[in-house]
Amino acid sequence: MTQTVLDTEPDHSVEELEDLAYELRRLLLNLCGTYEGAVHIGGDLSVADILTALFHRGLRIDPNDIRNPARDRFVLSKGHAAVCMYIAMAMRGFFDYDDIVATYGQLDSAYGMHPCKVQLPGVEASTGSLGHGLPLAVGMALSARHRRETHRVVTLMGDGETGEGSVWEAAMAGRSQKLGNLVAFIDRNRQLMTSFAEERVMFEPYPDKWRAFGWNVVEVDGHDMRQLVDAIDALPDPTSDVPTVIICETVKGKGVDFMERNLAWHAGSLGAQDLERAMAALEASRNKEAH
Ligand SMILES: Cc1ncc(C[n+]2csc(CCOP(=O)(O)OP(=O)(O)O)c2C)c(N)n1
Repeated sequence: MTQTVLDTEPDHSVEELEDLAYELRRLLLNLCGTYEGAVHIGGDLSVADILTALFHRGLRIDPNDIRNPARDRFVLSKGHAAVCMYIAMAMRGFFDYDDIVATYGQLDSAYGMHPCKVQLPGVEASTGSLGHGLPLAVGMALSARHRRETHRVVTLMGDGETGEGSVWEAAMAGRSQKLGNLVAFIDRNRQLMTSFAEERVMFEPYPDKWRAFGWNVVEVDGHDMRQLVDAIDALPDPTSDVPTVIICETVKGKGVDFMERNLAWHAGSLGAQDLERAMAALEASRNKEAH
């Protein structure tokens, strides 16, 4: 099948991507400081680098041609991190950040707490009920195979989410169907909603579990842009036979010291004063990492 050429962005350098991830965190905090309800800020901050690497480099997408059949498909399986995806997509040219801030979470807004592909064209799947993104992605990747299309289907799951049985059924199906066009990122922040992961479920030896299901397993620091870019650049060709999982070691609340690894910040809101404190913490963390 002939596929339409996508007008994708030129590849950003690692340094440019780091700057974009910092900006994404700033915009997230700003929204969290202005929205009156709770934002899933902990799990948003833990995926900010991954989503930046994907939307500005890894995914072959074009905000001006959102139905191009050759585009890569992205499924945010941990749908509660929707606002981080909306802002990453706004920064890539899909949406307007001011619209997100003005309407986020309101009854008739397209920017809901969980993403809805019907209300928000450009979003590929409606998610929020955990454990469904990988099964959906398997179906989408299988469909691409049947149509002889060569794009990738990429999903992002939370580690707690992978306690759902549907994830492992899908993992088995993805390997059985030889879906080398399927890529799963896992946000391994080792926290769930109200507890630390290993207190509830024995995830370890986690990478070995994926290996046992026959997947190509890559382990990275999910806040190290160089490692994320290298893992993306080294992905096997979509026409190959083995799906890939990229296990990203992350920190929930990354970048804001009082939120990091803090169970109280799975979801919350920042008033004006806490917003100032959070922005200062983010800047301090960046300066620390620069030295
Ligand atoms: C099927 C289902 N059960 C429960 C929830 C409520 N819930 C929302 S976020 C969350 C924690 C999930 O943990 P993890 O996947 O590790 O996400 P993260 O810690 O990165 O936010 C839960 C239980 C849900 N959205 N879907």
